[in-house]
Amino acid sequence: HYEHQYLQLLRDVWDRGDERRDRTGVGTRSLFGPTMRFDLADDAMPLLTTKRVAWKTAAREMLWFLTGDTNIRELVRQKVHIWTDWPLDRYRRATGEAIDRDAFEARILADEAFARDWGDLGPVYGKQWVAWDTYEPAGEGLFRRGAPINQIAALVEAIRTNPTSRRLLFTGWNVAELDGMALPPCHMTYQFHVSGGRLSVMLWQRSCDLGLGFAFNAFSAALLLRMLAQQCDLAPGELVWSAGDAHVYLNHQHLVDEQLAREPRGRPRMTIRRRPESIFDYRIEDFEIVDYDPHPAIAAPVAV
Ligand code: UFP
Repeated sequence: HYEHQYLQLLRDVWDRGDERRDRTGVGTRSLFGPTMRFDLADDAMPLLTTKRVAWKTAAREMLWFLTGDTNIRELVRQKVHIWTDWPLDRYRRATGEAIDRDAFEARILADEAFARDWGDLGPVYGKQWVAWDTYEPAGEGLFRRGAPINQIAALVEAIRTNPTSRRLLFTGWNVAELDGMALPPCHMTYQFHVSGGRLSVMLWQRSCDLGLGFAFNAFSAALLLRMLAQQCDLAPGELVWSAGDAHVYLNHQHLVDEQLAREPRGRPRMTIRRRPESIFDYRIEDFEIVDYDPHPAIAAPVAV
C-alpha cells in the first residue's frame, strides 16, 4: 500500500530522529532529506487512510493560492481556518487584546478595513505563484515596477509547447520578500516532467510537519498536478515528494502511536467533473473523491 512509506517515515523520525529545540519552542524529532513516490495513474490520490484528511480544506487552500490572494478573509468565509493563527498571533502581540480565534475571525468577516489591516499574510504563496513582482531600471539609479510574472500561466504554456524542457518549475521562495511573509514557503518548489504522455511532479518541501502538514501537502501537490495534467491533455504520472527537514513535534506522540497502530485501507481516487477554461477556473465542486474510507481523524495541536 502506498501509505506504508509514509508510516515508515513517521516511525523512523520518531525512533531515530534528532531531538531538538525548534523555532516554535515545542521541540521536534527530525531527519533530513527523505523522498517518497506516489503513482497517480488511474486517478489515484495520495490521501492518507490511517486518519481522515480534510481534503476539501486543502483543495480550497490550493484554489485560493491560484487566485493570488494572500488575505485570510476569503478562506475564513469558506470556513478554512488553517491560516488564522498567524494573523491572530500578530494582532494579539500588537494590541495586547486577549481576543479568541472565533471572535477574531468574526471581525475579519464583518469588517473589511479590519481584514485589510490584520488579515493579510504578506507576499506568501499566491502572490509569488501568480504575481511575482519585477522591477526595471528607470534611470539615475531608480527602478519602476515592471509587469508581474505569472509563474503558473507560464508553466502551463511551457508544458504545452515544450514538454521536454528541464525548466518546468515554479517556486514561492522569493528571497527578497521572505521577511514580509507570515511563514516562508514550506512547499517551496515544484518541478514537472512529461514522459510517455504522463505529467509528473517533484515537490521540494524545505520543512515538513509529518503529523499535520504532510497529509495536506501531498494531497495538494497531487491536486495541482491533476489540474495541470487536465489543462495540458496529459495523464497523471507520479508525485515525487522530497523534504529537507522532516519532523514530528514532541506533542504529537499520541498521533504517531495511534496512526502506526492502524492499517491503511483502500485506494482513494479523484475524478474532475468538468474541464474548466484555464488552470485558474477550477471550483471546489469540480473535485470528487471516491473510494475513500479512512480511519477517524486524529486531533493534534499546531505549532505556530
Ligand atoms: N508546515 C508544513 N506544511 C506547510 C506549512 C507548514 O509542514 O504547508 F505551511 C510546517 C512545517 C514546520 C512549520 O513545522 O509548519 C513551519 O515552520 P518553519 O518555517 O520554522 O519551518
